[in-house]
Formats: sequence, structure tokens, C-alpha cells
Amino acid sequence: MHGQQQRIGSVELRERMRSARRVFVLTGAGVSAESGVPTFRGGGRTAVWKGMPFEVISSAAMVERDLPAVWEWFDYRRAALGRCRPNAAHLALAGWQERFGQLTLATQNIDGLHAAAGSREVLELHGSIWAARCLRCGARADLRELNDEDRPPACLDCGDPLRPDVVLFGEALPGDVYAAAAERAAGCELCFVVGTSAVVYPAAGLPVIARRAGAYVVEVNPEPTPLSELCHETLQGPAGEILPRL
Ligand code: BV8
Ligand code: ZN
Repeated sequence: MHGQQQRIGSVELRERMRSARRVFVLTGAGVSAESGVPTFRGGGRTAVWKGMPFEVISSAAMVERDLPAVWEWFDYRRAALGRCRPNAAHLALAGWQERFGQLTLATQNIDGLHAAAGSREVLELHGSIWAARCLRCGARADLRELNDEDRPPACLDCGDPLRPDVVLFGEALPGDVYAAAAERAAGCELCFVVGTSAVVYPAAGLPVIARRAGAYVVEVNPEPTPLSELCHETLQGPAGEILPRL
């Protein structure tokens, strides 16, 4: 179909989208699915790599036990991501920056595709696959610029091993990023929950904060999630088809 596609969502949602000034969006792996990035859960399956559920390989315990294996897992995913481009969902959300007075985009994704689509000041709750940090001194490195084939690579400041700068299971989220997201969630009028299975905490608690503070909460996902009941409205379908029509 060409031209303007038919709008979706309730009359109430359209009215709220017209009047809302503060909008909060939480995204998960599903927003990148149409870019070819595999999700972790959904469709009744959970990701496994070399026989390990991803909660095992992506864990704080595995950094202690086998850091080279953790690097191998993230190198594999980074290589696959190099071929992925932002999709219509990322682009629609980037366009929302101009549409609403204050748009806060918080993502659980580490793929950097929101920024690639033009979103600014993305709150990356789980870090970035394109960054590394030193186990000893905490210095950060941009993996797009680091020329070190060793695994683990060495810190340019102190020589100690680097690790991927992502939040693994059993690790705290960056406090300032989470605090900023929680504050914006508590202050928003309209909250969208897009492409997340909503089972990983504390990120999945952000829409709950928004709802308790009085926001209108809308879910975009082809499947129901534990948060669906809490939402005022659920728009069932792929984010790349739904978001451009809102
Ligand atoms: C912490 C980076 C404490 C690494 C990831 C409360 C209760 C129970 C357990 C806990 C709890 N609080 C904390 C925990 C423990 C744990 C947790 O939540 N476990 C769960 C699983 C039971 N949480 C933690 O460990 C967190 N840390 O609590 O720290 C602490 C405090 C102080 C000091 C020390 C410690 C840290 C969690 C971070 C984990 N890191 N990512 C990596 O990528 O390898 S998590 C991982 O899941 C993903 O990376 C992603 O970030 C996250 C969430 O997944 P989703 O984005 O939702 O993706 P998923 O695949 O699950 O779902 C895809 C969805 O998309 C589906 O619903 C599908 O239907 C939909 N979809 C598909 N196609 C489309 C679509 N939607 C739209 N359009 C489409 N086309
Ligand atoms: Zn260092």
C-alpha cells in the first residue's frame, strides 16, 4: 500500500498523543528484530550459545570464570550487528523527538541502533556492545577504534584486561542511567513499552513506575507479556509496522 497508511490505536490514544508533552519509551530486543538482530526470548524459545543459555554466558560469574569465552560471545554478536541497519521502528522513535516536548528513550538493547537512527541521549540501561572497560581502572575504550586482536584486549591506560561494557546478569545497572530513566518514567504522561518480554529487572519495572505515577501505558508487541495486564492499551504486531502508524 502506498501513501499514508491507516492510523491505529484508540481514539483516546490519538488524543493523548496530541496533547502529551512528556513521553517515555522503553524498548527491548523486539524493536531490533526487523533489523535482523535475534531476540533472546519470544516465540516460545530462549537463546542458547555453544550449549549455554544466554543468562549463563552473559553473566557476572562468567566474566570471573572464562573472560575469553565472554569476549567470543560478544565478538560474534558484534560481527553480526555490523550488517544490521535501523528499521522503521527505530526511525519512527527518532522522529518522535520533534513531535513531543520531552521524549525519553530508554533501551535494554546494547546494539546502538537507536543512535544510528538519529535518536539523541538514549538511556542505554544495559550498556553498549561497542564499548569495553578495564577490569582494574575502569577506563573505557571504543571497540570501533581499538586495534587489539587479543582476547581479552588490554587497557591502554594500565594494561589490565578489558571486558565488554555491558550489564550482565547479576550486575548493577549504571546508577546514573537507571536513576535518570526512573525519574523520567515517574514524570511522564504517556509511556510506550516496545518489543520487550518485560521479564528482566529492574528495566521491566520502569513502566510500572510510570503507571503508578498516573501515565497512560501502551504496549507494542506481537505477543502478550507479564506487563500486558498493566497496560491501558496493547497494540499487537511488529514494532516496525505499528510505530510509524501512530
Ligand atoms: C541486577 C546485556 C542487582 C547483556 C542483559 C526481580 C525478580 C527476579 C529476578 C530479578 C529481579 N531483579 C533482578 C533480578 C535478576 C536479573 C533478572 O531480571 N532476571 C530475570 C531474567 C529473572 N536481573 C539482573 O541480573 C540485573 N541486575 O538485578 O543487579 C545488583 C545490584 C547491586 C549490585 C549487584 C547486583 C541485570 C540485568 C541485565 C542483563 N543484561 N543484556 C547481553 O545482551 O548479553 S539482559 C537481556 O535481556 C537482553 O540483552 C535485554 O537487554 C534484556 C531484556 O530482553 P528483551 O529486550 O525484553 O528481549 P527478549 O528477547 O526477552 O524479548 C523480545 C520481545 O520482543 C518478545 O516479547 C517478543 O514477542 C518481542 N518481539 C519480537 N519481534 C518483535 C517484537 N516486538 C516488536 N516488534 C517485533 N518485530
Ligand atoms: Zn586499566
